[in-house]
Amino acid sequence: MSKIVLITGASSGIGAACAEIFASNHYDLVLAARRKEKLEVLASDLKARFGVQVLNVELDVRDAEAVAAKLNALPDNWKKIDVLVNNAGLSQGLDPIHEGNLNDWDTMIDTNVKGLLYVTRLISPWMVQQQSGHIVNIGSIAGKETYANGNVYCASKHAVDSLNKAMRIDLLPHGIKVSGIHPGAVETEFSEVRFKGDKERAKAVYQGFEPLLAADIADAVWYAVSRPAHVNVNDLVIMPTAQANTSHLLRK
Ligand code: NDP
Ligand code: 8X3
Repeated sequence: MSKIVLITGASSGIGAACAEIFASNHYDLVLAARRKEKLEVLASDLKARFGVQVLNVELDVRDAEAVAAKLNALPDNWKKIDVLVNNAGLSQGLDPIHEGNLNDWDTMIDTNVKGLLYVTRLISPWMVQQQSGHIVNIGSIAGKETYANGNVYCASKHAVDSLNKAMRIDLLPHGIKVSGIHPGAVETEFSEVRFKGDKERAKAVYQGFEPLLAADIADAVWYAVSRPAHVNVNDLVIMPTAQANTSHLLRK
């Protein structure tokens, strides 16, 4: 019986790269995101290349009822989740606090914090029951530092950092590992989403330096998950070599 990983936000970027690295290591996959057509393309590719089984779940992590209904509806043999990658997340806007857009704030908090909680609340009892499992939370350098106009996105990722620590304490008696992976700039759809489809503005974010690739972060997730049973990676902060922190980025 293969191990099973559930990845949220698997339709793009870091989540899709995680799906690939887990598939290449013979995990069966539960892939969740809102864009089902993207999941379908990815699933077909991974099934063909790696011979793994894939279940796609069209899911908006902000919808607590849908999270419960759709994950509870997984077939029983798919509920033995070995690894949960809480990756679904986004930024919306880049405005000073006094000009912030309330809808953007709600979207970020609902997705990055509450969505992560809803999924964890559903899956972690199954892990407690089996007395094993590994939860990997995708945080951010924005959860370790703050930067100009990053206010609410940074706050949401600080919440992820805090929940990462809290989960590790609460799940300690149950043999469940909890790891936080905190990337700097990774070239994905992230900036296009932040700037609401403005491709030019998004492209400029990654110009003049070599950003991380989604595969670099998937590699770190796999490193954390593939340690021996007695080893847990609590926290990894991974940056492009050209980025010292959120405010020092060397562009050529
Ligand atoms: P992408 O925009 O490429 O991917 C984001 C993923 O999250 C998509 O699959 C998207 O799927 C999913 N998602 C967003 N909202 C929801 C929702 N409500 N319900 C379900 N899924 C959702 O960006 P990244 O791959 O870069 O982002 C992945 C994670 O990494 C995020 O948590 C982000 O904050 C974090 N991160 C990114 C960094 C970067 O520089 N790119 C750096 C540090 C952290 P869909 O739209 O189909 O629902
Ligand atoms: C994404 C990285 O620096 O844009 O989490 O916040 S940053």
